[in-house]
Amino acid sequence: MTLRYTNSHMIFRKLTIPTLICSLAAGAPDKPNVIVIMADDLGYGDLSCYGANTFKTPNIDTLAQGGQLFTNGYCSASTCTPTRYSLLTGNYAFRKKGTGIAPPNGHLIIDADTFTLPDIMKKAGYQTGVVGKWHLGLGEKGKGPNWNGEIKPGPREIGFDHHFLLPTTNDRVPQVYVTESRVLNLDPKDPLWVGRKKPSPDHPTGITHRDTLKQDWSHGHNSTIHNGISRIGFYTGGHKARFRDEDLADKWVEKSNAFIEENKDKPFFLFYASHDLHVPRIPHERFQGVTPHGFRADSIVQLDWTVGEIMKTLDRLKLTENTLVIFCSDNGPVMDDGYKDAALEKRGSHKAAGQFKGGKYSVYEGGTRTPFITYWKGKIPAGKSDKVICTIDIATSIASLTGTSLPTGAFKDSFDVSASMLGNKDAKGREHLIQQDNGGRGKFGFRKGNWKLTRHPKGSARNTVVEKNLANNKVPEFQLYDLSKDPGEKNNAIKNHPEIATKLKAELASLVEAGRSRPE
Ligand code: NG6
Ligand code: CA
Repeated sequence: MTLRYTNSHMIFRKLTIPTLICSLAAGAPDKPNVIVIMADDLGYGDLSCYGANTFKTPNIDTLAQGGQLFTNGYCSASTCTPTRYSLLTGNYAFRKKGTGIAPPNGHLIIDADTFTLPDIMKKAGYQTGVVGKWHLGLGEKGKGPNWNGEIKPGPREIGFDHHFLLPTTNDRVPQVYVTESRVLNLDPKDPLWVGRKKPSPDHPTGITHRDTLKQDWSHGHNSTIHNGISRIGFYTGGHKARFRDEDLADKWVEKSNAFIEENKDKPFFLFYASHDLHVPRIPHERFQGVTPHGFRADSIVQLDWTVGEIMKTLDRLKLTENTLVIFCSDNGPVMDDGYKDAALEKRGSHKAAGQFKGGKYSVYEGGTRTPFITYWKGKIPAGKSDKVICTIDIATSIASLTGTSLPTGAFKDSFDVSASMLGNKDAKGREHLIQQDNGGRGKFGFRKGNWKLTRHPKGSARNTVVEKNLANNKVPEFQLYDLSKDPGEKNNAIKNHPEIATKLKAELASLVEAGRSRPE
């Protein structure tokens, strides 16, 4: 059965700050607005508040300085689609087949009868919206998105009242926005076709027209060209609907701010899924060259600007003291992810994953230990937290914060870490966390306390060009690290602590087997 709730079922009023404090004292739940800002491919060390010192991210730093900066914050996977799937469903993605990186014509991978994060917000009486990168597929299984008609099921069918989206990632075709379940500005006389095969022998591609490209590709990404950049996949038509890569960030700000403005008198939940700093990294002209590291870090500065613009809107509407802002990333960093944007060559002393090993695609810490900040002016104290929390926990934590009960079977791997998110020093973080890569093929990191077990069933660790020498290393199936002494996962301690490894292996296997990790 699909669970849907409408606002008319419940009456809510906005709480003022004094009321909030009283209601908290009385144990009553809060109904703050909630904004989840998810960056794309942002690593642990990629913000100045997390140690970057060759460029500045003042707006995100302001959130960190006025709220909780987590040093043990995670996303649940080291690629985009599974992390987003888990954010919205509260379930580990490895439990469901087909939750790896979604292709251009991929169908919606969240079943319409799955109880979701936007569903719980609806149940709590919120207006729900998503702006930015989707990358969870659209349309029915076996069909995919109906680009020239109603694109369904999509965000609406899983609980979002409003959406303004980039359908997949911008290195995948097509470069169009989807809103109101349709491609925006699509001219029916110029229908949009998206496919995996070259539509005609003379169709220009990144291979045939390589010398015309404004940013060259390094691997993959050599199919249809739009805006001087060749992509993954082919498309034709929809010319009026196509956007310029340079304008994405401005559009996210415009649409996020419009959503906030429209819903300023109701509790709202906004998922702002930035495309920065995913490839192709093409920041707006005004951000090009603002850092010494090329477009990768320029895109971080652009991301920071968007956060500042959204915070300005909250301030202007006097909503800052009634809005919980959660800032996070969808996976760790990568340098060369398919385009020659000189990220690796220009990285200088910048350490995108901070002190951690690995990055995007990896189950080492760098793959999933990412920036995590919670900010709520007047409510969350300023400070650093070492509690272990994960993006997958946002669903249950917000349910708890708003006093909304979960239906049976919902959010199976999502823990209530709301007290940690609110900066309560006595609160507990997670006791354990399973870290996955893109697939469900048994490559895991398993953190329990300060111990970390890694499992590479095929003995090969993909470690994508954050540190070049680690790419596709041969590694033992199991490794064990003591993160309290060895956060960089340099010294495999499995020989010295075989009993701990045995226990962790068994516990990991049982949590995978059990189909859920949060006790009902
Ligand atoms: C990979 C792409 C990479 C990126 C990634 C998804 C190639 C060679 N690599 O398959 O460029 O698009 O998928 O990134 O095509 S994510 O952040 O959305 O998970
Ligand atoms: Ca990503």
